[in-house]
Amino acid sequence: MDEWEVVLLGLGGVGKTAIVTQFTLNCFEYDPTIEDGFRKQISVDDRMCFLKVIDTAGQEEYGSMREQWIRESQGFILVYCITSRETLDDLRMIRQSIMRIKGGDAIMVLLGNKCELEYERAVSMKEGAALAKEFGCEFFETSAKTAQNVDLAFMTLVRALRQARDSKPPTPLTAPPTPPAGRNSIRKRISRLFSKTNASPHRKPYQEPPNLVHGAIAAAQQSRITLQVCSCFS
Ligand SMILES: Nc1nc2c(ncn2[C@@H]2O[C@H](COP(=O)(O)OP(=O)(O)OP(=O)(O)O)[C@@H](O)[C@H]2O)c(=O)[nH]1
Ligand SMILES: [Mg+2]
Repeated sequence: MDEWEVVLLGLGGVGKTAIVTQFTLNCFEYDPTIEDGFRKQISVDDRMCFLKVIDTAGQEEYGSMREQWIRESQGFILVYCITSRETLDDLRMIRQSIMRIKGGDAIMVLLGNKCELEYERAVSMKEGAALAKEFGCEFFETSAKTAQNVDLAFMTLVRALRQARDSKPPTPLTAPPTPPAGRNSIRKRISRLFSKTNASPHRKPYQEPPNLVHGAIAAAQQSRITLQVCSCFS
């Protein structure tokens, strides 16, 4: 079973806690006494996985903690509220932080929450979809109140995380070993070497020609000895 750590990010009040509560506890009214660390096992594409969900605080004063949450997580759920344009605009900055910390291929989904509040809508579905296209991720309008698309959003994130993991080539632990040189390949290498030097492996080894200088000196020395012997007797 695979395990994923995902984090919800977005401005205060967009419904992050309500989404996690709906996903993990199947209820809308959040009661802190039943908070269980937001963990859940779900089946995605007939394979079980374990999700640890980090619910963050959207307030400004938690900005410094955001980097820590991003660093610890593998998947990102970016949440805005369809009744507030400001919450949509803020996500660009959040995404930039994710890109800076995790790199260009960070896996995320974009959620426009409180979608049942149609009469208060300030952001059209088209605008949400356009931002998701810009971010290169999936987009859903959700309602933590009615549970619309909440499970689907988490499942889609898991699917994207798995796809990203499975498409990465496994990094070799060591350099691949060079194949052992067989007899034939050694023979080939030798004949290639000799063809370069224009020599043949079967030719007789090169022999120094007799050294004429050395020979002349030896002859001269011998004649001097003969001369000396002759002068002794003369
Ligand atoms: N109508 C409606 N209200 C919602 C929905 N989701 C959340 N709310 C309400 O919006 C308010 C804020 O929701 P929270 O879940 O506390 O928002 P948050 O993003 O966790 O806010 P911070 O923790 O301050 O960052 C609460 O009163 C929720 O009941 C929704 O889908 N529909
Ligand atoms: Mg909250």
